[in-house]
Amino acid sequence: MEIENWSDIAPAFVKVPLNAYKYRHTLQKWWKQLLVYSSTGATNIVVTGRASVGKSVMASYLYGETNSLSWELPETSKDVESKALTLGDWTSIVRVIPGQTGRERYRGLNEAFNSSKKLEGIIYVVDWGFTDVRDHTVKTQMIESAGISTIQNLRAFNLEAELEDFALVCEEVKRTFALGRAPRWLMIIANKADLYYAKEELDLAQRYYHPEGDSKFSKLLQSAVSTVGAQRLKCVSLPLCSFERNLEWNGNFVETRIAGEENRKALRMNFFTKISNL
Ligand SMILES: Nc1nc2c(ncn2[C@@H]2O[C@H](COP(=O)(O)OP(=O)(O)OP(=O)(O)O)[C@@H](O)[C@H]2O)c(=O)[nH]1
Ligand SMILES: [Mg+2]
Repeated sequence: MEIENWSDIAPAFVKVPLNAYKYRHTLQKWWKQLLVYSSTGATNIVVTGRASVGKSVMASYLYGETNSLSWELPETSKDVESKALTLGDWTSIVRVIPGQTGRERYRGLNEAFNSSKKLEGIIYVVDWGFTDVRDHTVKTQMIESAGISTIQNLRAFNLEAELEDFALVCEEVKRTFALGRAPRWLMIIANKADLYYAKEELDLAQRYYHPEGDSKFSKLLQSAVSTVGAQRLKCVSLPLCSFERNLEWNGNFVETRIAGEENRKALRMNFFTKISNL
């Protein structure tokens, strides 16, 4: 497979800027495909990933809702959000599963993997360890009692938890394959790219999440692909920035550094290009 560098996607790193006209067509093509699928009731895409990796914000961002003046950052999702993408028939197609471990998550995932409708694809959202904790009490407990006091500790903790979570999703993929209902594709979205938007870091993240890499994450992906078959389960991973925000942890900061809207748009365009080719 041809490996395109993540750090080459955005104009900050390439000489020829990607043009919006091409973007428009890709978007239209993809959108049309979705409408066709949805009218036949065949499409069923699920967005999943750990709590606070940015699933709800990403869903809103991809549909341009985040530009609206009335848009506000969502709270922790408690229910499956199919309303998160509210344009045309899209609503009935994509479901965002809340990341917290709990009944609602289990129900959402279970339904996605086991409902009579075939699961078309899975979007698994990750954030390269830059997950904040919204609950103040839990955050304090992590810092003070569990000793997760630095951003480095936080990232190590998050990446480990992400592996555990992703392993469960991969197991589900294998199980549905045994039942003859495996999804057709699996897309890994490395969200919050604004927090690691430097060539070396993007390259590291790319290697970590790449379907052909040798990280623990890649190995999980490869195990799912080898069970289902490379022809049957297409895998792709890509970076995205849904929202720009500094990360604060115990008085330490990681600053957002994507250097402008143009770079964010290039990543978004890359998403549409990739999903339309799946
Ligand atoms: N820096 C940065 N922060 C982001 C980005 N996307 C989301 N965030 C932050 O992550 C927080 C959580 O985003 P949500 O979309 O609510 O997370 P979620 O995955 O839906 O979480 P649950 O609903 O709990 O499963 C947001 O409040 C933002 O502060 C991003 O691209 N960059
Ligand atoms: Mg949410």
